[in-house]
Amino acid sequence: GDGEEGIESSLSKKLSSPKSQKLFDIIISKQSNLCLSADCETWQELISIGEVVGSKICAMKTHVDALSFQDPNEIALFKRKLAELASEHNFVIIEDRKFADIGSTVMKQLTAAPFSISEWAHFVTVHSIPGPGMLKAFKEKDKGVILIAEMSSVGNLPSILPDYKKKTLEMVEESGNEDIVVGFVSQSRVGSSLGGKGGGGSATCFLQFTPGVSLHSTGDALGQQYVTVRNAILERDADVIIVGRGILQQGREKWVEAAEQYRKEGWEALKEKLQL
Ligand code: 5IU
Repeated sequence: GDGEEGIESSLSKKLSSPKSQKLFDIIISKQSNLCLSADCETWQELISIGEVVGSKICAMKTHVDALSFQDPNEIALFKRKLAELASEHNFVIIEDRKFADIGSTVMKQLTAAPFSISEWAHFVTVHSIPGPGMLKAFKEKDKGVILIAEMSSVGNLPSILPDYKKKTLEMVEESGNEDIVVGFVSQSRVGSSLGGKGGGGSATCFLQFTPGVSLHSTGDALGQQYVTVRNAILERDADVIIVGRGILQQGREKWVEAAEQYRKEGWEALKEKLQL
């Protein structure tokens, strides 16, 4: 079984790409598998929370098109400050754009001004709906892809359709795109587990990113559903937990305390799962 080998060496052999390995190295060195979903009202607030909790996270997830900007100069300033934060605190930036079109269109959406996502995002989220051709666009721009295999919201089709998750994985494997796919957004394991649960022993491992995590709430009025940190990691097999309002809604003065609580619980559960 997987449990017998040294975990770090077996992981370094098995992760899908240098990009997933890079994130895994950050997780180990910062003792954090917490991705902050920085769903702030303003870009200034996003930069503030990044400054405050940057040392506690392995990744920051953005929705650049959901932030208010007054003019293109502000967008340029935002991109520069975010990139500085990521390099200062050593975290990856995931733009949660959920690309879902043919390759030619996706390429434009990835590069077009003013957001120019390909300039500052390390990883981007992508729906598997269009099929494998569009993955070439991300490969060309050297962006890590996180494919959406299941969602957290009530009644989401990826979770309801019986083969959606399986087909999403097959699409990656059959098109030979393992090297740019960092992992999956999912509520359960896609392929082989880092922790030895499910999947074959020598297969390529992808990282599992799981949103819908909160220690304070079970859902919202618009279909979001939450599980706890331990449930996400130990039951659902998350490697990285994605937390937004669980931290943001604690208020500015409690951001650090809240992020530390999620980091600590997440890291303890990950160590338990991977037997680190
Ligand atoms: N998000 C989900 N569920 C999903 C996917 C993405 O919640 O299945 I794919 C995003 C939406 C939001 C963040 O940006 O993750 C979760 O935020 P809260 O922790 O505030 O619910």
